[in-house]
Amino acid sequence: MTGGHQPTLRAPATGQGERGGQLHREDEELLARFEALVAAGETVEPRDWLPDGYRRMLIRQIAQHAHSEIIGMQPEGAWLTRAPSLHRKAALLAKVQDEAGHGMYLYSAAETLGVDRADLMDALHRGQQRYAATFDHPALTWADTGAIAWLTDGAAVVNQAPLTRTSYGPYARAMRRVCQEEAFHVRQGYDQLLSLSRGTPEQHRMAQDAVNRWWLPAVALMFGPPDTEAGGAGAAVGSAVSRRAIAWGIKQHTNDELRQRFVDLVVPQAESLGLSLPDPAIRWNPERGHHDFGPIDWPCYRRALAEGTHWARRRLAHREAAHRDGAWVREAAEAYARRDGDETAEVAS
Ligand code: BYC
Repeated sequence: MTGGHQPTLRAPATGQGERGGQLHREDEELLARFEALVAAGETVEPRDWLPDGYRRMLIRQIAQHAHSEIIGMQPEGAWLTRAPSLHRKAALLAKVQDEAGHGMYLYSAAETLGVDRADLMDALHRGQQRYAATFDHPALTWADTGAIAWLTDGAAVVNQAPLTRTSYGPYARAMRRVCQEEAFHVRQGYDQLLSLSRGTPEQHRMAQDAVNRWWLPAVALMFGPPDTEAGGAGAAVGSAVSRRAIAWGIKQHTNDELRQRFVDLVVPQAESLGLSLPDPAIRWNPERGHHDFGPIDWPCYRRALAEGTHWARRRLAHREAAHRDGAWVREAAEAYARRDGDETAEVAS
């Protein structure tokens, strides 16, 4: 438990949470104590009693997050063999490996909620759980790796920095490590785009083209659906999901608040890069104290999510193939762990 220590608020992990939507008296007391714990800014730990809805919301968000990290390796990973120098190749290789590591931290955090990572992986492969559709776009040139790191990782840092204070301890701790690495990726992407922007006219054009293509996937899809509209392909309403997540201390800000923070942050960075953002409506609004930006075509994104796209199918097919190819590694690791367990038991007996 972290934060101001208030052991009296803590409930034992004995209850089963909501039963069929009906709260029993004992559950009501547990729920009240849980909500007081969250309201007091305490961190909830796996040993604590958790309402089923909270557990489900966390599993859904952490799984979606973990899946985004590992699927997100694909667009940049496609350039590993074509990096223009050893220095750039080493940096990109380290970044792509970092994203795999983020996935692993997050699957571990999800497992503390009582799910198995193999089941989460199955759910991803069967299309039952999502990943950020940002990565359903191709990386067409080398400059795309810079634009992804600057814009997509930049958006991720803005979205995830508040998650370092999320109410669920294992998720918050994973986020601290992830955010430090993501912040470094943003610098890396910025540096890469700066070299291209200051290079030959052709290199400058390449950087601008990549920024033009990655701007909307970052600003629209890294922050989720808008606060005021129905979200996703299903009946879920973005604002309702956000409100619940905020009430439970999972999130601190709505999707649109974070989106605005990202736009405000990135506009001056684009200027210092000598690149423009592909939205003519972007301008400083002194009354709001924020940059205005153009409307996002949400129905178009929702249709793409509902119907699937060529790149979504490719991403998932590639992931499934990698999973199949890695079966022997998992089997060997499990056999090794079993042998290790047998030897420990032998020593103990
Ligand atoms: N794409 O629940 P709602 C990275 C779905 S990766 C596809 O209102 P919420 C990186 C949503 O699942 C880091 N689907 O959305 C890696 C739901 O569908 P279901 C990614 C989306 O929770 C490699 C429905 O729409 N960061 O940094 O308010 C290289 C309704 O949505 C999307 C995180 O994951 C989408 N974009 O907002 C480089 C951060 N958005 O489940 C970089 C943690 C929504 O009902 N995650 N849907 O079928 C979050 O903060 C939130 O999950 C989101 C979504 C902001 C992403």
